Amino acid sequence: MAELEGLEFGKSDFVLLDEVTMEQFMENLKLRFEKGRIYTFIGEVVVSVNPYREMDIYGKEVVEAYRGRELYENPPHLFSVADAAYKTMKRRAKDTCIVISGESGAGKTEASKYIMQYIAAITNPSQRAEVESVKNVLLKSNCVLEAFGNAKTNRNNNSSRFGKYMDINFNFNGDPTGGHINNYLLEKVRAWRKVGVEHNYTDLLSGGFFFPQTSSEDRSAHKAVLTALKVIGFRAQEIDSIYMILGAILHLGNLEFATDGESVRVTAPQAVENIAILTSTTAADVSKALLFRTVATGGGEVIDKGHSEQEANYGRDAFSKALYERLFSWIVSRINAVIEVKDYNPVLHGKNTVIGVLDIYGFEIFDNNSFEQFCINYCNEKLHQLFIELILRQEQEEYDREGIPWQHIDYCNNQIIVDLVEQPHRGIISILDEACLGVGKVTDVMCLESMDSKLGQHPHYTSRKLSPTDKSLEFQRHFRIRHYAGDVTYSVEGFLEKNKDPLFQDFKRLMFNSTNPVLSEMWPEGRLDITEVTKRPLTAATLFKNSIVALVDKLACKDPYYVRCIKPNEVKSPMLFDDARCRHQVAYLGLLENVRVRRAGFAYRQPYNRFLQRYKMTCEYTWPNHLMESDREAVEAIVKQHDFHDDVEYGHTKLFVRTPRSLFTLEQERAALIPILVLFLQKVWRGAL
Ligand code: AD9
Ligand code: MG
Repeated sequence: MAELEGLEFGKSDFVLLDEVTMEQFMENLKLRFEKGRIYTFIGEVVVSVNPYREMDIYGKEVVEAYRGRELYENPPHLFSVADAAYKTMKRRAKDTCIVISGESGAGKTEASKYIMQYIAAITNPSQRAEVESVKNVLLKSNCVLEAFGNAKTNRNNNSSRFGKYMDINFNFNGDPTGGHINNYLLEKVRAWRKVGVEHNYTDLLSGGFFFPQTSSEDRSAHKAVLTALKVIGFRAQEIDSIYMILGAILHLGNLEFATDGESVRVTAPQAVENIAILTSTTAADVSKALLFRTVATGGGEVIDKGHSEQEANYGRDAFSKALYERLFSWIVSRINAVIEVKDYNPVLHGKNTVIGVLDIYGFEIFDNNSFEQFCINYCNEKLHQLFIELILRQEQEEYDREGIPWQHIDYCNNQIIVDLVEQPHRGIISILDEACLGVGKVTDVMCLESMDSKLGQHPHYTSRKLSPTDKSLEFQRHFRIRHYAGDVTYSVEGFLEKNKDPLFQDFKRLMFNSTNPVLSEMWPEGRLDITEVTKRPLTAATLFKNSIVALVDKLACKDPYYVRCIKPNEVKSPMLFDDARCRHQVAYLGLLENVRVRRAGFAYRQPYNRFLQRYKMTCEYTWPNHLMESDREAVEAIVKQHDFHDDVEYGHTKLFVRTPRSLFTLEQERAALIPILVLFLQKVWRGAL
């Protein structure tokens, strides 16, 4: 828990609220935001409110103030968490992770960058060149991933459209030796069209990367990305290939089809020529892949089947999205190849430890929720489950270490919702997959009917059958999940197509046969002939589920630290605290529950010597110094004198206090005594006493 700052800044730790109510929580959050205190603890968790203005709190002196200090010695800050994670990793040789969550625009990516900068600043004091170079590549990778994975949205001018988990590896000295990046669920739809009035990546690229000759700001952004690519080690041919693939995607966006009688044709053949040049293929091959599909007949014969105009449009869009996705994954894999820890010998170098940093989209509840929100919200259910589990585990471990009997903590277990989504055979993902495998034309509505009949009785699923009077559910093809964070209504429209996410084999083969080796390398499965493609690819939901399960496994074996980000308003204003919006986020981030879990056992804990330092003036037996055998006995004397013996447990090294009220009495007394003490000391110095 943090040193208690003056109360005019509110409480620096939510566990110190008089009562855990939404009203008190919001009052404190708002007061602190208005006073420029954007960070607040819940125990070891940092709650952050996006200030939407430059804050002078990340400089060198601040880094120095936090470096190597205990959590409660400084006001709450991202650096408190970064330092705690680093210390645990270094002192106890434990892998740690920092999970940053919150909604779009809440400040996750900025937080992850400050955390990485902090870690870079406190490591490698001897400035060894090889470590400096690793740090440089790790920091520069952000710039490249943002150029390709971010887009301007209504909610955030620089919104990450992918989830990112980055492991940073350390040697026994605690210096970075490398890392690894995992990316999750890139929002591909932006590669080829605008989402409502929002922008796509190519808009961003036309400003930042692709057309460098626009404004001077764009030119310098473009230069920064190019420099970053070179620092990371991308070769000239690779950088050229990136430009060419982006160009091909832009030309695909211009490509239209028309139907003449029976056959479909491209309306502007020049676009096909351009795509062929940019992808190092031939115009004839590009044209064929766009207009025909190779299919194997029952008799083993292979024929070219002409597309309908609708199929051609579908194929073009799928191709465009796939090109972008492959490019992004390839860039990530190239960065990984560079930052991968090489030549690490545990015998020579000691244990290699890791800090993982997760910057992932928070819960999303929009007016229209689709397949993407379904995946994102499922991911948040998994992370919430892990959060509760790990926080409880941490509490239990601390009680064990300190020799304190285990206290039962009540909490909301969301396993049932996780099961609703992921359970084999009966969960929503399974039902979706089954519908995607179905022969003949299975529609979204048919899939919804199947969900209704299988899940109609589930307490967290609302179907049309259960709510026959709910017109929105009946007519708009919706189903509703009661998530831990609240109810979300999903429109089933497009679920099957997004889940199947099919790309005709013809495009894969076209790319594999490109004479540009960089492009060919991105499409290894294009090697297969249509007759060899027998296995159905895994669906998007299953792939996502597998990656999230793997992520949770990765996080579960690490000591977790959390940053919970809140967006104060919808208009990017540094002044406005929109009460209703913030309340909503506090609810779905589960922050009240977090405070409750933290307080259910002991709201406050501190090593005996620190407790003594702070409160010794409030007890006649301990001021100015105690004559007892140990600090623990001195602390006992303070507790007895203030009559809250029943509210504490004595651990091996720490005092545990159940309710914050006891502490307030002490704090108040201390605050009242300080002016008297100051006066007394001044007199002593002046020799008046
Ligand atoms: V998204 O899910 O990727 O759409 P994020 O990552 O949560 O979202 P981001 O970190 O990009 O949000 O922050 C949005 C904007 O808020 C930034 O571009 C900054 O202008 C602003 N911001 C966020 N955090 C800070 C901060 N600590 N100091 C100053 C900030 N500005
Ligand atoms: Mg982001």
